[in-house]
Amino acid sequence: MKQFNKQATSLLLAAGMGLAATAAWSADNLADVLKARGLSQQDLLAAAKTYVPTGKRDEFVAFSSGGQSGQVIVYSIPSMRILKYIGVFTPEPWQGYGFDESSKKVLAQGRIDGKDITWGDTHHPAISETNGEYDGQFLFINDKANPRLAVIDLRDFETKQIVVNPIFKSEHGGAFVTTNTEYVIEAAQYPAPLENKKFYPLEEMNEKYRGGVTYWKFDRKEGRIVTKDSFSLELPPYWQDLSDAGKGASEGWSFTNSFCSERYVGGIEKGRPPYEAGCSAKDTDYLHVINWKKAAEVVKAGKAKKINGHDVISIETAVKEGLLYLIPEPKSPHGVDVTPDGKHIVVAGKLDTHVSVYSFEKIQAAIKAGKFESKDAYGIPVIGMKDALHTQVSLGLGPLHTQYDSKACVAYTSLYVDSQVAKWNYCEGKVLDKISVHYNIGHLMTMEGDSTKPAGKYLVALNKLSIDRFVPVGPLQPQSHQLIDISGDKMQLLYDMPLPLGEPHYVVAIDAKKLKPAVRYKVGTDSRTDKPHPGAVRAGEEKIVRKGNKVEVFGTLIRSHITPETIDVEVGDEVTINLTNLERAQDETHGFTVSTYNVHASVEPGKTVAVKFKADKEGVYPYYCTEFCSALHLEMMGYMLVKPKGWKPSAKK
Ligand code: RUQ
Repeated sequence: MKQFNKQATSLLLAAGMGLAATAAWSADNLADVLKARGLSQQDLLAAAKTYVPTGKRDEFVAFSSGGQSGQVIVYSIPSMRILKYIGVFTPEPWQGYGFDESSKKVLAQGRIDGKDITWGDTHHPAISETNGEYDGQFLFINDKANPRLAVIDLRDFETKQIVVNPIFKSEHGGAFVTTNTEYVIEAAQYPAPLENKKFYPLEEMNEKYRGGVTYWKFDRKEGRIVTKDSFSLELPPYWQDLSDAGKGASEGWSFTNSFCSERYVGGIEKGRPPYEAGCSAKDTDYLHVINWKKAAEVVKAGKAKKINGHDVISIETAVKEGLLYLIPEPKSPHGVDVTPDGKHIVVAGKLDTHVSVYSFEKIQAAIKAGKFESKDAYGIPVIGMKDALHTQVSLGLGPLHTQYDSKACVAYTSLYVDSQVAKWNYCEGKVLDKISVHYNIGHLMTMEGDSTKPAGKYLVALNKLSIDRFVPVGPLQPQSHQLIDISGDKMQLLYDMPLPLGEPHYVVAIDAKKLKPAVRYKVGTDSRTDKPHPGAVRAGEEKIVRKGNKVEVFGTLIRSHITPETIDVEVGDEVTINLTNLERAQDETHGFTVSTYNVHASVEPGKTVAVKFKADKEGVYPYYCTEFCSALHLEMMGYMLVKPKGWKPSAKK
């Protein structure tokens, strides 16, 4: 997209003004509209930069965490229009997610200790990468509360897999992918015993509690994580936080922040200072530097131990094999963000005004020379901060997370306390510009800003508070995403967007042209397994099969008809209704529900789904298509007749 230049705006404005001089007030007159709506020239410019006329499309697609909703929110940039919610850890009826049999199985993969968990605290989405560039094939997102990770296929924007972390009790440093998505990384947050269902008192934190990093092996061809080829590194009970994978110069390595390396045990009730005080007593915490490539070989060589059936490299082994190093970092950091060339690692410490730029070259040199300033309490070599630092830059209060520009050496860091974004040069260590945001920015995101080739152009500030920005909707307010133009020297605020579904911790945005979503499935596909659905039938082959008290319907949907039109069952029957959408036309989705039986399915063109339930009450239950699909949509229905056992039509008449 061409930069909309100032001259063009003035011309546009002048044209409007000119008209105003000759015409009476008119709703079609630009100057009149500006005046009536109280808009400035700046507003007009921002509108022109973000407005996408009908029929035209946005340039970037953003995938936002849906926070406590356990979903993902998809919107496009620069218009900031919401396109879709993707059900991930939470049932989502529009997509039938958690209502049809196949999607129920996906959600069931996320059961923990034999129990359904129907919500998730989604934090950090990551797009799959090829050679460090976003490839638009898959999206991964973590659940912090119930340590899980989900795989979303971007061919149909559906959740295909959920894996439960076998050793963590909470997880925050994920998802981050390695350069070719060999692994999806997630790090623990609050340390706990790694063995499942094992209790040790808090006082034994140093000995019995552990953190860690998990490397989930991703099979791109299958589009699934392979749990048996995945492994973890045991880490000390420093509270691990955000992570990032190395790239370019640092390919094969990963970096994980920590806070509360004090390993503090709180307890106001026991007369001890609270966690927030005890956890920030020291001036520094530790950046973990891990050689994951070598770690994978160590696991292959059989040097990992099994915990809960999962390969875990002990701290001892990691140190012996030269996999794990620590570097002090300013206390309570949040983001650790590798530069596009992989040469530097930027750490932002919330409680320090500086961002610290570490040099991977220096880190390598220290490791090679065996130059360590000490060992930590667990025997892990600690590289001196000054031996690893490239520079430190004072940006402002509460630096939190960093993203990169397409321009060399240019980075953007969110300043939580100052409610600002700082634009700065990490090579020369100087501040270039600042802009205020509304308010309390957490993360920020530039277009393809995690990749080896950031696309520049726009930045989105993910603000925790929106306070006075939108029409009030009660005490629980939406968070706000503010779109900022970063194409010029000075950042310019363009647009405020409310995020109405949970706390959007983090977002990633990809060039829309890289996404190649399908418009239909091959007829008879089970979209959650990507395989032919056993319940699929062609037109004319529809049937109802009864085996004992099991009734299985093989039906089809096509405008404006559900086949079969009647389903006869008896009370107590177990009913499975398979439905195939026979449409070839784009966007001709049908839905399906049976009155009061709490079933719903979304059946996109070509898809086959099954809903299953017990017909446990006698009566007459209409079923119908839930997606308005044609002029005769309301006629697209039928009846499920649940008859008393042994019921016979009377012979009368
Ligand atoms: S996060 S801002 Cu930084 Cu996972 Cu919430």
